[in-house]
Amino acid sequence: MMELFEEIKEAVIDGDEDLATELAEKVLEEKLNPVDAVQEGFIKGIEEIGNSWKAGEAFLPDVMMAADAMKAGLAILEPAIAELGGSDEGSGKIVLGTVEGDIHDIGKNIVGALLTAAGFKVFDIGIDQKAEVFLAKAEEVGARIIAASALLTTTMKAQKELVQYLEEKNARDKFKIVIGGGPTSKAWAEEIKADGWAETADEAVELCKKLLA
Ligand code: B12
Repeated sequence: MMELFEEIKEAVIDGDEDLATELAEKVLEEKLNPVDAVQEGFIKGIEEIGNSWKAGEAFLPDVMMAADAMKAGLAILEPAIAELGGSDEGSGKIVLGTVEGDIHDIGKNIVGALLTAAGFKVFDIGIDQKAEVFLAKAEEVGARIIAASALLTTTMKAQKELVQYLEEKNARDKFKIVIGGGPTSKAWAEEIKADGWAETADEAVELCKKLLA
């Protein structure tokens, strides 16, 4: 099992989309836990290429290829992850997106998959989304939580603007706002008056459950 996860990690690092797809299919065939494959394989791979990029040992095209390989594999695993948890429709609706100016969506997608697996109904509005789109979707579907991802220090401020936008529109009390993504922190969430922050997708699930309990 660990060997397969190690192969997945290497396939992501090598940006090998075909192999990542094949290995994800193998995870399902062998009835391994798809969440473990994501955490022990895919995420480890993208983190490692990210570190090499930071150290100047890999370049943007390498990261783009790794991200594509990761997304191809995740696409195979996501339906299986969604089926894991029961179908507790009562858990609540969540609008999830990446904030304006930011196109990173791998972490957001993993958060979405695990929330779905936990029984939440997730409405993913995608990347580079303005505060008004988050609010419009949340009102349209009757969401209880708005979840915003930001991966850049320059786009974190859009999470603050999201909270402020809801205040301006007198909608702040209608929704819980949770935030996450690489450069964010619990302290940042407190500073911008969000309702919660989580470091990982697992913790995001616990956080949302707690907020709606
Ligand atoms: C893959 C990647 C890319 C891919 C994105 C592909 C995609 N579809 O997402 C590409 C190559 C396109 C890319 C582009 C850029 N990137 Co980039 N990217 C990364 C990289 C290597 C990995 C990110 C990732 O997917 N991690 C894996 C996932 C699983 O982790 P995660 O996103 O952190 O998510 C987890 C948690 O944070 C949390 N979480 C995430 N979202 C949410 C939301 C909520 C509500 C909650 C509760 C929790 C939560 O749960 C997730 C699962 O556990 C990081 C380096 C790194 N180590 O993070 C750089 C990084 C984020 N990128 C960086 C940069 C600079 C850029 C570019 C500006 C580069 C450029 N010059 O063009 C552009 C940005 C373009 C834009 N406008 O957004 C910097 C950001 C620096 C900073 N602090 O501002 C980083 C940190 C790299 C670096 N060390 O310099 N990038």
